[in-house]
Amino acid sequence: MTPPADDIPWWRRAVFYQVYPRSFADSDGDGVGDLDGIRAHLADLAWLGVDALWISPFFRSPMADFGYDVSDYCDVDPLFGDLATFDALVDEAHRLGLRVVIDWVPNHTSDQHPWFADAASSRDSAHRDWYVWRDPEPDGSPPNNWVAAFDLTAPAWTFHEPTGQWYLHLFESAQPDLNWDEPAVEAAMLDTLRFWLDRGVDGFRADVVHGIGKDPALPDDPPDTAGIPHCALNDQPVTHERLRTIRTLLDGYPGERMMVGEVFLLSTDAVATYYGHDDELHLAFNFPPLFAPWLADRWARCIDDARRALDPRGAWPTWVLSNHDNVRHRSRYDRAAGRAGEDAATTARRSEPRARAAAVLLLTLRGSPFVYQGDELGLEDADVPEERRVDPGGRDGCRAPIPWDGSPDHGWPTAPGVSTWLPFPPGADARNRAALAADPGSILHLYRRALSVRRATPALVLGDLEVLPSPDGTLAYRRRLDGDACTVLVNFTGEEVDVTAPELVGAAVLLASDDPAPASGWSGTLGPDQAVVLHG
Ligand code: TEU
Repeated sequence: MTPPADDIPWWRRAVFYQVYPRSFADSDGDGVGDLDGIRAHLADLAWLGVDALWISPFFRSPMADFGYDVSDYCDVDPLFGDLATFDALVDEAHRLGLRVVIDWVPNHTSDQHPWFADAASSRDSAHRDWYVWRDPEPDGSPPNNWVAAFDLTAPAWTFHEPTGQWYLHLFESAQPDLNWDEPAVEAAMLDTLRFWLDRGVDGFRADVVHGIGKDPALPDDPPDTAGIPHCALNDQPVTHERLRTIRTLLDGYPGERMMVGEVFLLSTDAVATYYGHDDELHLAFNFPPLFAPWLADRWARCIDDARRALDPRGAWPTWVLSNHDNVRHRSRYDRAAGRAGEDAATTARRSEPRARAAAVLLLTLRGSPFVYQGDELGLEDADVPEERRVDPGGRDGCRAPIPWDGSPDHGWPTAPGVSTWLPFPPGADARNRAALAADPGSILHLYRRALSVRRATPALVLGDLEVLPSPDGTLAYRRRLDGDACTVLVNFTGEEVDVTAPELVGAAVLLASDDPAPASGWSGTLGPDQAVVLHG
């Protein structure tokens, strides 16, 4: 018998919702979202039925990477509020039964962090070894061939004229990498975890956490990896030791504190090792499914890869379709669907069914799903004109502000002459939270129904997963827990498909991606881009 659900840690049962604070909701009219804006909408998230929030960085930052360049880990940037605002947000979330997970950026700081300012002040400063400095090669070139993220033509090194050495940065030059081989760095960073644990957070999403261990010899990346940023290649044994220390710290706190790591490695097998043997990360993001196109056989492979890599370790999978770094899945699947000669409006009409079916897939696979803010509204990426682009990584489109209503400012009242930091996504006059909340047939209500079916069906939360044979272009899997089972069918094609499984015909339909009130007995036919959850 499976242990009762209450004995399973909350993060294995939870559906997480990612809040990107700049773009979620604004309380003070400066066109940038903030913590009070989040607090004002917590009840909406509780209504939706998610269990936990992951809030992207709100710490003091010069915003060269919109908060992923931290200049003080233990304070809130005034743009977002202050520590008291944060405490109020956590209290209110907890009161509503929502857990709060915050971002932790351990691989690098801002170049404006006092640690780096001191490190750069002289070669023998107290913090010099907190970062990774190397002499130039004899010809003056950088110490190795590592490539930074974002601009794949740029080295992961910047030459610091005043002290005559290069410093390492896997991202922007404004984000120098910390040197975790220096024990004082590890101690200081563990203190930043304690700071927020003491304030009551339920856990952390650890940014590029596989970066905290580097080969001290800093060898060149192999020539066959040319064009891949070093952050996608860095995979060192010492990181696992450091994660075990972090795990011990987290597990030493009462109340099941957790860490989900962003392990930006391109294979599920590599990601799996960062769970250790239940003594490293509690959860890790697995990106191959995020990069997979909307094709049944590709998804079957992702599911199989996750099972093969994670099950033997007892590691619990995660599923993510969208986040603040990638084109939203609705826009991606749309593009993949573009048929020769089809006009854009027709493609857009066809893409909502696909986003709906994807929601059912995301929320019924075995593992903890992560919903990115706006997924539940079926948002597409904003089309950001050249003059409004601000991100060094070209990721503005998926970071468009959430349209809360159909008014001209979409619930982001700004002073005259001030606009939201990015334009709204397409169709916000009709596709906004208020309009979709008023329409029981909307994708927002589909998410809410799916979350409620999930909560009421332990097999969907904790059950095992068996892939069943199904016609080409479709995926079928059964989730089973103790005596209970349900079957999920997803049609990845734009055509109707008959599923020749007599035992399923007539089964109770718990959820249909396209219909708020599906007929009680299943017909045996999947509509184009339709997903259903059947009992049995
Ligand atoms: O992202 C790390 C990362 O490796 C990728 O998401 C990827 O390199 C990038 O998006 C390529 O377009 C994390 C954060 O999620 C991201 O927002 C930060 O910019 C980055 O770390 C640096 O902190």
